[in-house]
Amino acid sequence: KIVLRKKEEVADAKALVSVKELEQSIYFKRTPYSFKDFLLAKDRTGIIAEFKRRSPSKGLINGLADVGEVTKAYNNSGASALSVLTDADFFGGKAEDLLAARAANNIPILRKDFVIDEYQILEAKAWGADIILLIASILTPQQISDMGKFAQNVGLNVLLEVHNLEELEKSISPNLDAIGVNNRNLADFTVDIQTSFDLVNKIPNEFMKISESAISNPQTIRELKLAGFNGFLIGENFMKTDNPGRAIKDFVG
Ligand code: IGP
Repeated sequence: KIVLRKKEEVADAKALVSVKELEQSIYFKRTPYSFKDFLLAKDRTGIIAEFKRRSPSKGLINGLADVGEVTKAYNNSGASALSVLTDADFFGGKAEDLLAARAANNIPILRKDFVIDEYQILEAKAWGADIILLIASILTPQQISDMGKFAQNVGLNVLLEVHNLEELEKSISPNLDAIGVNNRNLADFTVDIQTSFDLVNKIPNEFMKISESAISNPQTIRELKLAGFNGFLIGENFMKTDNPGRAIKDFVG
């Protein structure tokens, strides 16, 4: 049974299509790309490059960038995966952004959103995503385990996001593929890369290890790699420029 929020909890309830319609959409039957394979690929950088128009912490970051063009440039510069915001309220994202990124690229894509029910996991599949995000601070361990299993059962990869040891320890579950340490505290928006270094050795080695947010130079990536990270989620550093595709090219060198 699919868990669906009560209509009154969904801002745009009229826009919700039925599960049947999701299952019939063009991307639903495709086999998702393996996040792990692309993170570990020798010809890829481990960077998960994000398309983000605005954020609650920074306001407008880039209102003009074209999602197809930018994600293609990310891909051509060796990104291991793409991250596309679909949250409208806080990040100005939309389903069409994910659909456009999917149409333009053949590497894994993370649906970046606040996933709180299984319906959103089916949406992610229908829109062409390969990876979903589960955020430990807004979900119970039971929800993480159940939704992780649900996502893996439809072939999607699961990234769990944590910000501290307590969240990590209580949320760990076999139904996950990767664990991301968010260097940004979602409660007050402060950032500290040290969060990643403090937690990396607490993440069991069976999971891909991702460092998320506030990464702004290649030296930091080298250090995170040495510490044991496999992936590096970068948004603002590229998106804040007037040419994000050029920015990742310069960054990768
Ligand atoms: C990217 P940055 O600092 O490079 O733009 O961060 C990404 O980590 C950040 O957008 C993010 C996020 C989230 C956004 C991490 N976790 C959860 C929305 C929801």
